[in-house]
Amino acid sequence: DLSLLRSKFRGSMLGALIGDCLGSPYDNGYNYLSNGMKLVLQKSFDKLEGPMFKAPVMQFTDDSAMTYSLAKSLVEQKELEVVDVAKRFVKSYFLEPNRGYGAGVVTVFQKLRGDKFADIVTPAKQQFNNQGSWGNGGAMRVAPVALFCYENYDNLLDTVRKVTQITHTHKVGVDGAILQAAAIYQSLHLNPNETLNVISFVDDLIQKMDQIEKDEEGLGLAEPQPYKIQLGVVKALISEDGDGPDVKDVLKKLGNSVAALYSVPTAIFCFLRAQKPISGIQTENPFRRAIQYAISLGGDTDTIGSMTGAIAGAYYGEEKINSNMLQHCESSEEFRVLGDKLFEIAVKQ
Ligand code: F2R
Ligand code: MG
Ligand code: MG
Repeated sequence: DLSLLRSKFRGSMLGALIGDCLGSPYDNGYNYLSNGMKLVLQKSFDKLEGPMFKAPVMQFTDDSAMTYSLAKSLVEQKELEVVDVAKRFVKSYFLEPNRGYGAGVVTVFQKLRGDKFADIVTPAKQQFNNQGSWGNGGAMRVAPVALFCYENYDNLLDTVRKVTQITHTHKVGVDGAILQAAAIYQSLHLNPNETLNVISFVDDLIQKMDQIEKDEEGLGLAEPQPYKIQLGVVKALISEDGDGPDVKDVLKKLGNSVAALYSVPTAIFCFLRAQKPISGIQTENPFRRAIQYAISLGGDTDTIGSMTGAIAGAYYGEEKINSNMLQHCESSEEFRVLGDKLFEIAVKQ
């Protein structure tokens, strides 16, 4: 069904944007939201979904700025041109440097611009004493690549690696982007009108990451398969009966930080957990539930909200995204159009 698939492409781009716009006001360091703040979040979502009211549009941050640049490059070049992507990241940063970029990544942009993009490999490698960044900046912007490679999973891995390494070369930063892309890829290929088998969704990711992390072994990491292990934790948490795991337990085991390892598995968990009702979140809409739950975990709320939204939007499609809420998010029409253009390039019709 091509119209459903088009809607899923839009849904992923819009989901990434909504999670970022709605999550950024709650970016609070490392604490999950108090009961009072959770109520504020509930009421604010209710209001945004309700009849249109005059309110300032919610601004996006670095997550969406970089997602936008990447999507635009793929759409205009119709293939991955890494130098073009790097130029767009840098241009967009220097036009609007106050979008809340990571503390380290700015150095990469300065070096790239400084030598006029002659060498786009070294600046990222030099980050953090030549370790490279393990931040979630690669994962937070990866949705367009998952859409672009809809019909070619092997191409997906290679494309994610190349595009992530513009800024993030640490294996954990790169593999976090691969995991996020793989989750979006799986969501795109599933039918939202059938019940989602949450266990097999995680098992499929475990299988993918097992292969990837095995192939990359020997890099001297303390833990050679960190994502496979964290996905095992996601599976255990999602299998808990009754009301599901306590927030404190989720945060202790999965995390909510700017580290890719402690945010990408969390976003996947939020999407899966929201298949069922969650206490304290009043909505019938599982797309909203996923994002609202992600934000309620606190910490890096814009990014975990955005990554959760990209996965959930790819699964449910635009139909589950409240149009009033969308109108309160900056540039939502541009993100919808980019979803359409990626669909037209990526899907043979
Ligand atoms: N920057 C933020 N949030 C901070 C507060 C924002 C505030 N609301 C505001 O507006 O000012 N958010 C954005 O950053 C995250 C993505 O970061 P990215 O692109 O991965 O950047 P970076 O600098 O490469 O990594 C982030 C931090 O992680 C630590 N780190 C990474 N690798 C490390 C290593 N090898 N050794 C030690 N530390 C490492 C550093 O503290 C980095 O600065 C998203 O949340 C986005 O929304
Ligand atoms: Mg941000
Ligand atoms: Mg963030």
